Amino acid sequence: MRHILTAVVLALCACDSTPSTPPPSDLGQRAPDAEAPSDAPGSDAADARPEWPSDAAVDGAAAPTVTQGVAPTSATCAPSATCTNPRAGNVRETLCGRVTAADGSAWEVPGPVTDARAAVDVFNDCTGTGANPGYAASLTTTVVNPGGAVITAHLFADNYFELYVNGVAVARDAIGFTPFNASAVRFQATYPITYAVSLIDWEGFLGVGLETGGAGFHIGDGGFTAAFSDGVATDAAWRCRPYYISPLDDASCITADARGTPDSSRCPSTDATVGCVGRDPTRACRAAHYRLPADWMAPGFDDSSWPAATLYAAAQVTNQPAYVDYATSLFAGARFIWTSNLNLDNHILCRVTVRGPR
Ligand SMILES: [Ca+2]
Ligand SMILES: [Ca+2]
Repeated sequence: MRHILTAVVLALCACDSTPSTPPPSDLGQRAPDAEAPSDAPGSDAADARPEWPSDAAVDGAAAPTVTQGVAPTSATCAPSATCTNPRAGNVRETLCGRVTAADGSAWEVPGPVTDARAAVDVFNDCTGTGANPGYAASLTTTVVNPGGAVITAHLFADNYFELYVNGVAVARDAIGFTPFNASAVRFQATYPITYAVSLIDWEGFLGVGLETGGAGFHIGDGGFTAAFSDGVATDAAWRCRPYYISPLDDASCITADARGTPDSSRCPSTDATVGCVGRDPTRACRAAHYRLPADWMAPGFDDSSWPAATLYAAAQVTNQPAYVDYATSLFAGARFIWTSNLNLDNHILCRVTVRGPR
């Protein structure tokens, strides 16, 4: 089963073969006040095996595969966008990479991406000029179930989403990293409708969950919100589970419940408390990876072991116009959701099944 899932995950990668190196800027620069505990594990070890309780110790737990250090190569992939707006700010290049664990397994970072059609821009100041008030005229209807309800969705992700409706890939975010954008899609589907989203908090240093910050390396945070024209919106009815957690000094901080669902909320999660961030992040920081179930987006997939989504205030996630300018209109009634760890859980899956309009 495991090797089958491996093949599925690798098949989902839309990375092309053009190699490049991660952004070198700010490498090695770090605010001097960052803590670097001398007893933190893995500072110079090549051993990427996790310290993880055995399956016997944690009933039903699925241990993560742990990798260490940045992806050796990276490449442009489907959500890469070259900004054509000369006034675009906060431009961070979207790259995909692959890291290999000590057991030889390969992992797409920050996550697998599809080549699904990009959603329509509501706000895009990278390949557009910002607000796109005429976006509705660009919407086309993806027919998931003929004769079903025609629904329009508005979506904002920090940083990237892929949306499946009743198991069908409807759209992906046009921009993987930044600048921040807002999107719309329209589809036709029959209730009960299962929404499944793959969400990524993108990274500049692929495989270690870091981006460049003001003084050096920074642990970015995620967040996702969506409002549907039938009244459905992101809220605590959704369930979310992490699949890629980084940066970590030691994966043993990740706990698992009786059904094996990981929880990284007890892990050090700030620039100052994750020791490797202040020490030698591109080599020392670790990541925990979990294989995606092949049918995670299918209506019949059993997500009952996934925790309820954690709700976040908008101010915890973003102050960007791509969201703020539509907070009380297109996104009214929709909450920001993620897992229990907004900082470390970089690739997560969320789902909800709705019986009818709300
Ligand atoms: Ca985006
Ligand atoms: Ca993050």
